Amino acid sequence: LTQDELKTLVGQAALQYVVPGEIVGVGTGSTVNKFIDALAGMKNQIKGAVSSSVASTERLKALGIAVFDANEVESLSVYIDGADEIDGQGHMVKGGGAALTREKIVAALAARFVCIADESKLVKALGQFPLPVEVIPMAANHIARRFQAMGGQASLRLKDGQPLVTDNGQHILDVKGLSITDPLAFESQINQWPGVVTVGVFAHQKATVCLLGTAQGVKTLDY
Ligand code: DER
Repeated sequence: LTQDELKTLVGQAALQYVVPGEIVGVGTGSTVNKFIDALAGMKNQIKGAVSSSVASTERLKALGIAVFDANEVESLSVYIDGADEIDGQGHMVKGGGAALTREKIVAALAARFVCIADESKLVKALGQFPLPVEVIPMAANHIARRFQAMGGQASLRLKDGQPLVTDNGQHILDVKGLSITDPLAFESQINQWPGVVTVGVFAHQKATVCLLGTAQGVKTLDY
């Protein structure tokens, strides 16, 4: 099975967690896109979605699925999203798609976080994938120096040669060379730094279950 086929497999498997008649929380990325495409098949059985990015909103709307603002819902039964890395406890590194801030917001609304990922995302320890950090632009260099002081190498994410601007109008640093041995403590520590909007460690908002696409089929990992 190709990676794309594994993503389709887990995107379809996530439908079983969608509660009929409700609004579902939807993440961002190529794996989530497979879920959105599968969700279209049951669009008459759900009320709609709360989206974590402009990109996902556009895909949902194009498929005829109503999109609600996060402020229109009190809570969600489930949030479906991908990850760049997930460890054995359901802690994740996210932000490869530059949507980490709104992803963490929508995840916070949901009772359950269902992570959908191909097996390449499962790691023993977080930090191999360059850690995305959404920052207020004026603080970027200061924050980059603080990561350097802890052994990391931060670089501003570019798009077409210019700093990428997120849906929230901020910039993203990608930080290499970190070994995140205590994700909960690390997330709390970095969140305190002035200028950090969101750090791409999802430990406080970790997954409750991961549908992992493998050559042997979908493995369900409960946390
Ligand atoms: O940006 C994100 O957090 C995405 O969910 C990312 O982590 C997974 O994207 P992918 O499914 O395209 O690998």
